[in-house]
Amino acid sequence: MPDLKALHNAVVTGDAKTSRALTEQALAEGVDPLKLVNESLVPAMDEVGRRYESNEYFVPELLISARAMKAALELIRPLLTARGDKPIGRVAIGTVRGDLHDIGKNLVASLLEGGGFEVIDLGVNVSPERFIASIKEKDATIVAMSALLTTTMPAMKTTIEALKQAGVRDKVKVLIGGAPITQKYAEEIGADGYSENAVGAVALAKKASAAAT
Ligand code: B12
Repeated sequence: MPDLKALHNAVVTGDAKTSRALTEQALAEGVDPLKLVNESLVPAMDEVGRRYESNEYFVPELLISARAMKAALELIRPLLTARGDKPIGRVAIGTVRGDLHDIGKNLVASLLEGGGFEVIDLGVNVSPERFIASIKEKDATIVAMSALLTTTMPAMKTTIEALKQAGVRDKVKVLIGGAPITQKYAEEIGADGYSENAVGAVALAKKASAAAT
């Protein structure tokens, strides 16, 4: 049995080499990649966040832990994105303006791809205009926004307002997520759905696509 606790510790301490090696080993032994994500890697980032909050960690530690997390995810992502034939919808996904966190957004993007969606990844710090362009120029049917900071949550509301102004709000379903987001907030700003994790995001996108057809 691979050592999930050691993988957790490697991410918490920012040891990218060990994180990669242990992930490689676990996958070779047949461990479900989602189990690694949900039971080891995501809780490790939560611990990193806790240490940051209690001033044990500062931004450099966040960065090296993020690097260790990414080293593991690089191996895991291709396994999550094994695709079917015809896409069941086109999702434009991005982290909202002012926000640079992309680990969760990337996980959601991978699982959406694995779930049969075509994904247009707009990256981080995405302006409302770029979300609008993805609908007008790339025919996105779903807009998925991620925010990790309480200070960037309002950018979701601003983006939805901008979609309305541009006359494209009715062409798409808007899904939102990220650590500070809640179902209540989604309802408040007029989003079509919220999920607290990447697996839920796929279920939400499938539901949204079914409702649109
Ligand atoms: C890693 C990290 C960083 C890294 C990011 C690296 C990267 N490439 O992403 C760096 C060092 C850059 C960083 C910077 C900062 N960070 Co930071 N960071 C974190 C940390 C520790 C982990 C985030 C993470 O990756 N989690 C793991 C992923 C898998 O989880 P997730 O993102 O939540 O995603 C899941 C769900 O939310 C959901 N989901 C996500 N997106 C979406 C979208 C949709 C549509 C759906 C349906 C679902 C969904 O699915 C995902 C998978 O299950 C968090 C603490 C935490 N526990 O969240 C702090 C945290 C978010 N950061 C924080 C802060 C304060 C900052 C800085 C302001 C620090 C500073 N003084 O500079 C800057 C801001 C930079 C900016 N402008 O964005 C605070 C935010 C506090 C607040 N209330 O707003 C946190 C909470 C730490 C803390 N406890 O205080 N950070």
